[in-house]
Amino acid sequence: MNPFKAQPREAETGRERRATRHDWQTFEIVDLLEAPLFDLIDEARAVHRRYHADGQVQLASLLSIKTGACPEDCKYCPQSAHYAKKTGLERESLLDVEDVLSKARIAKDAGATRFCMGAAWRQVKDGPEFEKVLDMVRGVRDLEMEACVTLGMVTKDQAGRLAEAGLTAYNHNLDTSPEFYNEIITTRTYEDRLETIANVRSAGVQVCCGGIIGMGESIEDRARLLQELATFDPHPESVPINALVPVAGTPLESQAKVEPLELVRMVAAARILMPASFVRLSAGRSALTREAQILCFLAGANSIFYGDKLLTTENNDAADDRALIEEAGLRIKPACAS
Ligand code: SAM
Ligand code: DTB
Ligand code: SF4
Repeated sequence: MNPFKAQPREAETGRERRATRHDWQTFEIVDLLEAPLFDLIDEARAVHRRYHADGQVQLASLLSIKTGACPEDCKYCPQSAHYAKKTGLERESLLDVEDVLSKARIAKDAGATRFCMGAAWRQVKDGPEFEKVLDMVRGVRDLEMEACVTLGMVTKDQAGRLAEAGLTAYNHNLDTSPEFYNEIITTRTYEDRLETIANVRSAGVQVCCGGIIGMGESIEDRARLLQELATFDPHPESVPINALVPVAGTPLESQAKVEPLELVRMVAAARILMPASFVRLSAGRSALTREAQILCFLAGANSIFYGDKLLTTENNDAADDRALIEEAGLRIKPACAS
């Protein structure tokens, strides 16, 4: 067998599905995160080639459809109302459906296949704003793009309505370990998050769930985050790995910059634990050199946020990203036939 030739994704066969583990122990993951770097990368690379031999990178564009004034107190987040006086972030009400769809069209023309829409809400409220979001989802799907939203907590019923509108995936992160979580967020619990994720899953919508490094957590906390993610059965279809963007005015503004190789390690461990998932190199990418990004791809990242802006902070230049993917010998994931 030629290992360089694309093989069918083993994850799609029943046999391999059973072999995917959901019972990783914390010490095993700590061992991975602390392994000699090249051993870790070798292992992640072997998994990656087995499951993603096509060398494709998914381009997901992101738009903040409702910015700021969020009642939650997530210490990393510039959109929390708790820090608004210090961050000076201007709040915006929910964008119009047509505005959002014109941004989605631009993203599609630039090569993105997924369009992700984020709202700074604690939770979804039934009513005209939710109806507008459902129209946005339908509109993005009509453009033949994947649609993802992140709207805070959702009920089963709301997740069902999103599914009916054609939503591809719902993003709701665990952010960190259950043990470190209360240091970062006090206004909603880890259990609340798990419940939302379960509601999304039960509606038949794909789960996009990951976390952040660089908030002062220990290696053990990182391992516990990954362990929680890998315990989901099935694994989240996409796993965003964010490096903290320390925004001035937030309580985490003075956190030390994430060491790029720490991000490489986190990506590699996520790849080993969740072989079939998209591992998305997410916030914090603009602080990486081209070489550090390539190391992340080598370690198993196969998705990025694409477009000059994340939600409120800057992202990498789109043309630079396309050039980087080409130089690394990778390929942009084309739109799905469906
Ligand atoms: N309000 C919704 C929620 O919390 O689920 C959706 C938007 S929220 C901004 C989505 C995710 O972005 C957070 O869970 C967090 O992981 C990530 N994020 C937010 N601010 C960040 C920052 N400054 N650096 C890195 N990641 C960040
Ligand atoms: C995720 O894990 N990262 C994205 C997306 N999901 C919604 C958000 C990153 C936000 C970074 C800070 C900002 O731009 O406001
Ligand atoms: Fe609100 Fe989401 Fe930011 Fe937390 S991460 S403050 S819930 S927008």
